[in-house]
Amino acid sequence: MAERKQRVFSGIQPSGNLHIGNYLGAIRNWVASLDEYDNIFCIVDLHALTVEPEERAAELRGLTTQLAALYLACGLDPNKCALFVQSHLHEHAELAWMLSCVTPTGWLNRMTQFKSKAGEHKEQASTGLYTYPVLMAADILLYQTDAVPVGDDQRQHVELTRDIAERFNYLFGPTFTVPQPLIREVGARIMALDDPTEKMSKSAPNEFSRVALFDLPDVIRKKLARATTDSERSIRFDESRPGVYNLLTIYELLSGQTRAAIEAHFEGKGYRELKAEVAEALVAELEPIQQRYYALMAEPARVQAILGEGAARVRPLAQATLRTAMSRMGLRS
Ligand code: AQP
Repeated sequence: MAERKQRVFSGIQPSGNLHIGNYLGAIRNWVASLDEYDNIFCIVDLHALTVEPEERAAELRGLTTQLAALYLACGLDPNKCALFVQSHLHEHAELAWMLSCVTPTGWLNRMTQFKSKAGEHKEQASTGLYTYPVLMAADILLYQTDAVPVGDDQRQHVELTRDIAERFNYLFGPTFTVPQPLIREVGARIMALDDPTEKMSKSAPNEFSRVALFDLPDVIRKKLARATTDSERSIRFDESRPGVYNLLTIYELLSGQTRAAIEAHFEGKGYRELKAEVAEALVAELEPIQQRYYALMAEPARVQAILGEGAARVRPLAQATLRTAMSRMGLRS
């Protein structure tokens, strides 16, 4: 008998400005392993409400469609995965509430992403930003997920999801599969171009810190040309030189070559050539994605239909898990 495939679940917020960190750290890996897993990918729009929801309200639905088109353009084949929008299934928010009641606040106080996103204004940050990891746990646990493919910045949240699942299972009896994080060794943390000690991020104010997935070729070339490096000369995979290391990592992921071959290729060359070659590799990767994206955006009804089918496919799973969790907590028989 064929073995059941492991189920993976992951998602991205429709908050605009998607960048090559989101692509190389997440989406591209999802596409590469479509045949290996039973795949569920979500557009986590409820998470996008955690910061300045009043600013986002007017554009949120448009950003959700854009992200769906981008998922498809990057190669997420709807025949091989379920693609859907989080808010289309009320089960996510309901389970999040139930899980929040078994999650000690001390666990949330340790979450570093809240500290960095809330910054100095913790008292002003929304409760949603604080409890975001519990909603993420609900997203994952609803589908009895085995593995969660994410970038390194989400590792702590997946560990928390495991803790919440184990605690719930201990308190109420076996209910949830305890998921594993699935974090690749290379590309799990693409760094900002202007400050390679910080991760590349959608919300950084400096546009030159990231290559956006919609950047035109000349913009990509300009951003790469300005990337921070160092005052040395050799082009080597040396983690103590984060700027060059980051550029080489991007090149490694896009070229598929070994580190030794890449170092040999750049032997005797300067940073200007390194930056130019990384830029061209990015242009070659992103141009076809952009073309497919614009073609899909011309057919929004098709994109909506795919999201509808995705929601219909995953709904029975979400309903079954929520029903069990409600019964375990005494909310229904
Ligand atoms: N720099 C990165 N390198 C590798 N992977 C990354 N991811 C994000 N940044 C990098 C991965 O992308 C997925 C989507 O993340 P998200 O939209 O849920 O938000 P995030 O993790 O908060 O990503 P951003 O883009 O950096 O947004 P802001 O600026 O809001 O913090 C996740 O799998 C993430 O690991």
